[in-house]
Amino acid sequence: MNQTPDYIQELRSKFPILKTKVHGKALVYFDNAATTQKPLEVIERVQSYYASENANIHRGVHHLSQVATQGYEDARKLIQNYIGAGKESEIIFTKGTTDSINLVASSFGGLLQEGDEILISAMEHHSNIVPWQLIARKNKLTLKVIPVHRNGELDMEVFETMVSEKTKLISITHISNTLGTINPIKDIIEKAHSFGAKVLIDGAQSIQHGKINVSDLDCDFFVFSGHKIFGPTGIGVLYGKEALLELMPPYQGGGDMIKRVSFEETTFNELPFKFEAGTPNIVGGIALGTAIKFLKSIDTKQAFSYEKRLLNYAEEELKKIDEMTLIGTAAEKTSLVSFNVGKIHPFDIGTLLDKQGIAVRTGHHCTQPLMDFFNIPGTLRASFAFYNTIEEVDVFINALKRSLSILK
Ligand code: C6P
Repeated sequence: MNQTPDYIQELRSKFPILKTKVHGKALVYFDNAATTQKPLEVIERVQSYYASENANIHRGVHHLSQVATQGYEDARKLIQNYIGAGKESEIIFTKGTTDSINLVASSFGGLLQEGDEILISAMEHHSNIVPWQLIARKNKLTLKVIPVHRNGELDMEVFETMVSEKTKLISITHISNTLGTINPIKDIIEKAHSFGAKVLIDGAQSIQHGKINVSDLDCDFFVFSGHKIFGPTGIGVLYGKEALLELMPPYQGGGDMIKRVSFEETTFNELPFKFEAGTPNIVGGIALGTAIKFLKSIDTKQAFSYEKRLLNYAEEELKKIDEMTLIGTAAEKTSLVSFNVGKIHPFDIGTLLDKQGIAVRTGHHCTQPLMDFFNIPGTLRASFAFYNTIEEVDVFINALKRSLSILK
């Protein structure tokens, strides 16, 4: 029988915002690829930090500073353990995925020289395109783009021919935020390493949908945003292999990232602090730790496999609608659907859905080159998390049909 299991209802009850009404209708939040909602314990952690622990970290002898430092460093340990990194020093706190990629592009990319090649793919988010364009222009590097098939899968045959001794880095998304495609990153990492190239995995869309183990993957860098894994905005992570991070110069200069400063010479702090200049997002780091604890306290295996049910059901129902074009039909997909209906602009449908309490994303999803490839201005994207219900998919499909009947 197609109805939401009790364990999902139980999980759902931990997210207060899901009880909100929008335009007088029960909120149906299907914009989880943009940002996930926060469980009560994460929300309360932000408040309790400011209510009783707020201080600057790494620099105070006083009690509060030590409590805050401990909370921040405990969060680092939780993240290290959650993603299977070998050392705490390999976990760098950043502002998010975009910031993490810019750090690597500027610091690691800055070590590359004229003629060196960087590979990205045609389905990358702008944040995994533009930082590489900037460093490629500056250091005269060659940026190459792995093509995609019309179904949204990477063209692995062409990829095989693109890697060579000249390839120094492959920076690729684990899961496409627009198509839902899950890329064969293990194969890509193996191939890259056989040529001595390093690999950065953009985990912005995979971190909330499955268990990541960077040691098993053997990736060189893995980046993600806290806000996409039930944590706060403004905090993110760069995992990097220690040997590489040691080789890389600092990204930004300032407090905390130094050992000793004089006007003649400055020496830098050890990892991870070498890459963490200035007062960081302390509460963000601590509450991200709480989000990780939350995930560790639930049966994620069950929750993540339930997301597949949501996807299959939504796709099945969408396919019944006239003039429906699903964008992204890869064999391996995460729980999001991207589509267009006839010539109707996705923005118009999205606006009517909003009036019915349904939050979806419309537009190019920060993947304009991918939109150019499909020759469309954008899509309407519904992206699910494990707290979404089968009944919400029904509400969405009915609201979509109602909207289409107005717009056609
Ligand atoms: N995608 C979406 O609605 P930040 O903004 O730094 O937290 O994440 C950037 C980013 C990088 N890579 C991928 C694959 C992403 O999906 C995102 C963010 C959101 O699809 C906002 S544009």
